[in-house]
Amino acid sequence: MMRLLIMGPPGAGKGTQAKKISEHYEIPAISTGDIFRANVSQGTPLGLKVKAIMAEGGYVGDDITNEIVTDRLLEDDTDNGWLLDGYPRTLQQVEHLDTVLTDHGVHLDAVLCLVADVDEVVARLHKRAVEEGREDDSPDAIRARQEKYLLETSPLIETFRDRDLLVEVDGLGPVEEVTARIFKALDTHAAPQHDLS
Ligand code: B4P
Repeated sequence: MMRLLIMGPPGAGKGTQAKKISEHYEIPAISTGDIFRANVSQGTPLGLKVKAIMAEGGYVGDDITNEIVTDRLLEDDTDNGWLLDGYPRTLQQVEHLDTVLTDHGVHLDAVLCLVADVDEVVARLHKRAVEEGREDDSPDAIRARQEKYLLETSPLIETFRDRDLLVEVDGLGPVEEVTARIFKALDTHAAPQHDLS
């Protein structure tokens, strides 16, 4: 049983590593970004609402985002735990998640934070813009997303550090090396340290 969050600046490798973690611990990786992108590409009412916000690199409103996550966590595949990728991104989302967890009588096991400097993550996103043509990888949107992350999301890391949940992992280097670091760090964090005395 594992309930995890993965955080880090846009381009840190959250989506990339979330897939590996999901396979390894056999828990679903739930990416709010993927959910929004799927709605945009299918032209659903939600997709129409969030398309412009995402293209500019802004954050989708807390109420919509919270509702989507709340519903998703009720699905059958979450019985063995889950990994939330890209959520929470604001203080209001943290507070909402706290309420959902309390209501379910469960708790987070760890908050994984991928650490990578701005130059590296921006370079990755410019590369992805060429390879995948994602609308929010335009130079202006990349800049806006980094600024938004610094202002609204990076302060949340301290909240999870204060709760002794934070597991920071260096996100630089080849994907497989980062994955190996993550498994080691999560397994160490999960070890019952209090039993050692
Ligand atoms: P996300 O989908 O979360 O987009 P992201 O932050 O860029 O992360 P992503 O997972 O795609 O990229 P990754 O770092 O894996 O969000 C998109 C948008 O959705 C947001 O801007 C917002 O508008 C909206 N949204 C989502 N959640 C929200 C919320 N909670 N509240 C409000 N709005 C929300 O990878 C980046 C690139 O790096 C990839 O090309 C990858 O191949 C490459 N890469 C990964 N690891 C690498 C490595 N080790 N070395 C080299 N390259 C690597």
